[in-house]
Amino acid sequence: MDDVRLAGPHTRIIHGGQQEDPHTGAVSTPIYQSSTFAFTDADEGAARFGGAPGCKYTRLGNPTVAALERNVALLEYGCGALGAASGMAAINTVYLALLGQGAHVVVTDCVYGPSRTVLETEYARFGVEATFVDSSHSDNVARALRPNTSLVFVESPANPTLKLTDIARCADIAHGAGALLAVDNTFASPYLQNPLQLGADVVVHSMTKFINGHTDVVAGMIVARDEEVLERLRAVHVNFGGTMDPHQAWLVLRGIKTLGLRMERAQANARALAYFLQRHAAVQWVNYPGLVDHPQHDLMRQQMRGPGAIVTFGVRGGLEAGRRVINGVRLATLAVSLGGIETLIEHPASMTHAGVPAQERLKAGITDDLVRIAVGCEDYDDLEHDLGQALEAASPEMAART
Ligand code: LCS
Repeated sequence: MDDVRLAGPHTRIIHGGQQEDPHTGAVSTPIYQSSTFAFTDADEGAARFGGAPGCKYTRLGNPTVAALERNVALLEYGCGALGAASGMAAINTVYLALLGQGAHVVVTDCVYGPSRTVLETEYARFGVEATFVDSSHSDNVARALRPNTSLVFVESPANPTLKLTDIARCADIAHGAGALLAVDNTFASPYLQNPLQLGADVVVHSMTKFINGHTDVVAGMIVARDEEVLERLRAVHVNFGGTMDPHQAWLVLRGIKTLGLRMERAQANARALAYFLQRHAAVQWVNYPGLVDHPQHDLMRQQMRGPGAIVTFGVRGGLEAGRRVINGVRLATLAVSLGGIETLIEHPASMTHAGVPAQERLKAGITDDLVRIAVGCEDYDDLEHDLGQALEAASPEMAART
């Protein structure tokens, strides 16, 4: 194929930025497990440190990591990407590079807990101000801007409320104020959403989730739309040191090959499970952007290629009944994280978002009864059976009916 960028989504995932190893023809990118790389002479070493192509030192760049960076950059329509040790390392590089002393950032209020906490605890020490808004209403973002706002950071769909932010509109709002827009695209993955094409400047991923997909790696990625921003990010990233390890990169290269297949299957399971939960007498409410009565269903269709594989719900009987459901599942695993091949279930208020003060959690829509299910690729009937038996055992209302 002449230009893989023009190919279909699965072809792009499998072949994007990939080539056989130039030395051996190995089809699977080798793991270049070396911290440093020899120069033929002093001039070559000096030239590489002066910007000539070629490897120098793994924190500054590594061929295995570069193969994954090329792949994700292509999938996100970016000019380049930077592998990170974790999703949080990627997010911190973005914060560090794009927020100066005394700068202001506008952030989705229901972001992943630590993406918020780190601003309130660490960056606040250096005079960075953060305003957390319900970015599902773009006007809230516009109203929060200040003369010193240099970054708007949104997560869409957000963790765990699944609130969507209108990315194109927020890009206009941020750019109008001279700020950049960064989007955490972890929940959608590049298979379902491409924020840079909607006008964002930077995308971050926790590749721990859907991109790797096998619950065996913690990793992150930053993608930039233009070279100038990429180089600002790179300069901070390599000195800050949260870079990616070659073995980690190889595992993610292996996992990402099936991203499209896994996403399709997990999403089909999630859609069916959302309908099942909606009809279930023990369930008080269900939140899934794929439901036609979801308030942001139209926005989902506008900016995403599908609603994804995370469903949240509340059980009649509130927190205690929800806890009984989580304890009662036998196939789904009670664990944080998401986007793996296996279904995981958790309670955000006491687990992933426990670090966010209770009042702020509630304001952001993370209610105490919210149960999050990250739907995997098992057979649907088995998932439905598992959740059904846990709900029946957990809900006093259901018990009274039977
Ligand atoms: N962004 C989002 C949207 C996330 O959900 C997470 C982790 C991160 C960033 C951080 O990525 P990491 O450093 O862990 O690779 N979310 C988690 C969750 O919901 N449960 O456990 C981790």
